[in-house]
Amino acid sequence: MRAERCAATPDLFAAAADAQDTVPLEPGAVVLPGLALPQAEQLLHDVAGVLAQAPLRHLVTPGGYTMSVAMSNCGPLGWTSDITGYRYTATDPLSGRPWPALPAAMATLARQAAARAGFDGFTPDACLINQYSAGARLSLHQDRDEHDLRQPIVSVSLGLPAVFLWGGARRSAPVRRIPLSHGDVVVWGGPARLHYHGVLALKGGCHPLTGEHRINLTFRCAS
Ligand code: MD3
Ligand code: FE
Repeated sequence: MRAERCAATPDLFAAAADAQDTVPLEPGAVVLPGLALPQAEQLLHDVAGVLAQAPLRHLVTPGGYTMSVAMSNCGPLGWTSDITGYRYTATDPLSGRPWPALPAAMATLARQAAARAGFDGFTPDACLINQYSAGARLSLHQDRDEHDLRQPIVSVSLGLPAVFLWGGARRSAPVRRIPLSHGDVVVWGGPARLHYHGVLALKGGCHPLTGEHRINLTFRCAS
């Protein structure tokens, strides 16, 4: 991402915590507040390099809905969707070329975060890059396109804050609202791995490193 200048805006969630903390959400789900802060600029630099090769795009769901979140991928596999369904592919359908390589700083952070949550040896083969602009949202869903659901998913939030929706094993379960800020990392494994989740519509704002956007990285073992 290009570093963008903007007037400082109050960060609703600035009170967070320091990078040492691990906050259990429930069995299998651990928040690591600010863990990615020291590497944030490096990560965004790496993301910009990926997006230069595999640009962000608004995917269409099998239901015919165009997603408000813009997406791309890096790593051996990438998550994609079109009218025929969701799947992981080895090549970018836009270019026909392999997805860009997973940058080392991203792979290292994902591995360290997973280890802190008790998942040693996490070796993701897919990283989905989600970019939210004001109003973009992700409705409640499960992530179940990955082959081995015993492997966790590691998520990294960068840029503007968002409200994450954390539900249960059924779509109808009550939903908690969890603020996620720049630098926060969450590991989702064990019983939490198949829980419904989503993201509320992003509020407008301006972040010194990402401008008017929120970037979320999710590291997955897809194969
Ligand atoms: C809990 N992304 O890409 S990250 C997704 O902020 C996705 O862009 C959101 O949901 C985002 O699929 C949320 C947190 C997250 C990601 C995957 C999960 C939580 C999860 C998979 C299982 C359980
Ligand atoms: Fe998800």
